[in-house]
Amino acid sequence: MELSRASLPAPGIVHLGLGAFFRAHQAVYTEDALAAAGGDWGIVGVAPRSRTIVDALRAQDCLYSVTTLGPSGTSTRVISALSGAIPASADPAAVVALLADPAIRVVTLTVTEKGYKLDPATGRLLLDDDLRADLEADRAPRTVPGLLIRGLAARRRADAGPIALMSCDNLPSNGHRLRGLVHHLAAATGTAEWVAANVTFPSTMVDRIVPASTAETYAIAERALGVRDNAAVSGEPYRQWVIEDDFPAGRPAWDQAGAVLTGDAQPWERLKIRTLNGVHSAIAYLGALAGRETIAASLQMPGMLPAMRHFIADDITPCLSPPPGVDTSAYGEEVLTRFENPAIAYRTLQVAGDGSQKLPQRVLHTIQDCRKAGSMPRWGALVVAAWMRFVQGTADDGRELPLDDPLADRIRARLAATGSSPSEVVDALLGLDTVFAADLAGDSELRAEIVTWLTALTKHGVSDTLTGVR
Ligand code: CS2
Repeated sequence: MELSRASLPAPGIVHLGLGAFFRAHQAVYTEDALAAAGGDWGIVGVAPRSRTIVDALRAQDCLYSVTTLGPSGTSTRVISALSGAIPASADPAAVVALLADPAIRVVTLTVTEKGYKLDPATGRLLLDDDLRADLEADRAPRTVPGLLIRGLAARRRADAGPIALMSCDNLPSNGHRLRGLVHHLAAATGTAEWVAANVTFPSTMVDRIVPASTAETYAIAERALGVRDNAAVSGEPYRQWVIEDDFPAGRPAWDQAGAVLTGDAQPWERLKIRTLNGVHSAIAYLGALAGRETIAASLQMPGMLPAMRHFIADDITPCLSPPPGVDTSAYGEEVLTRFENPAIAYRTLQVAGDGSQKLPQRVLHTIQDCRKAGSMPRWGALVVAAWMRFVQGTADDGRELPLDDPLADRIRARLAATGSSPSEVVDALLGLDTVFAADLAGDSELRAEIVTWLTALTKHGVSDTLTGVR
């Protein structure tokens, strides 16, 4: 098979964030929607930072493969829905011009939690120096919000018509958060009225376990295709996409590709972020501390599965209203089975990264709801304690753990300014107000529970702490 073609599909979508998740999720749905119903909905992929993926895709006519890794066998398909690839850092003007092109009617984003420049605890905009410079200076925009707002201003000037901006990141009420951010910036740049009348922000829940590509991913793709694919990705068989149907200039027939179009995605997002991502992060911190490389290997540790079942049943389920017809326990069991898939080598350190940005919606919102209902979320407190031990940088066997987090400097400074006893560490980290909202930081019973777990983890390690859990 050749990774080349005579022509590219006509573009209708701009996607910001060319990572593995997008290539194995939204692009696949769009490919299937185009096959089912046609339409000019090719995707121009924009890489906000790195240009490696752009070069790889351009060298193979924007074709790449997705390998599905089932517990008993793999299958590989080529995706042709990409119309182009642009490196935003090298060519921001091209991105702004595209956003002002009437052919582009939908913008989707996977730029990770930190890409939005929002305060994780409150969801409010963090106007840092980079973003401020994007708004004030004439230089090319460097941040994702900066690119969006410049693009929308150009679109207004070009009278290019309405557009939908859809966040596909694991943020709670991602559409509302993106709307808040864009409206705030639009007010500062004189485009508020036009944005209010012309731009929609559908919320969405996205789901597929897609590990970062490795040498093994490329080797499997090459065996299946007969050629090298430098943009190959792989993922689990399961995928789900729930989308609020609010597209003022149309959309691909994603519904004909298996997506659920709905009026309100929030119950789905909440279920997924608190259950799947919450448990993923829990296993990641505990597993990484215990020296386990992957999520699947961590789940093999004695006590891990029962602890995660308790977390779901005792803490997450009681405070969650699932979407109609969905049972949270059954959903949770399915999630655990997906995590056990031995073919998916999802690294604990990949999930553990950016914890300050992930913890609030994945774990702390569950804790807040339990506390409001008068209960003590023991297992949620265990996850917080595991994160607090993880960020101290040493695994149970003494090996160093990386702190890959936009708040790394602040976390390190707080730890350096305090003692090393569990209660001192807990107090220092609960003081991170962009992670822990005031109600959590001031909750003395919760604090005591976290200290108890952190003491156990520090003294005995994860293995011994979990062994007795039934
Ligand atoms: C993971 C997610 O890396 C992480 O933080 O929890 O990327 C997870 O695999 C996806 O959300 C699954 O849909």
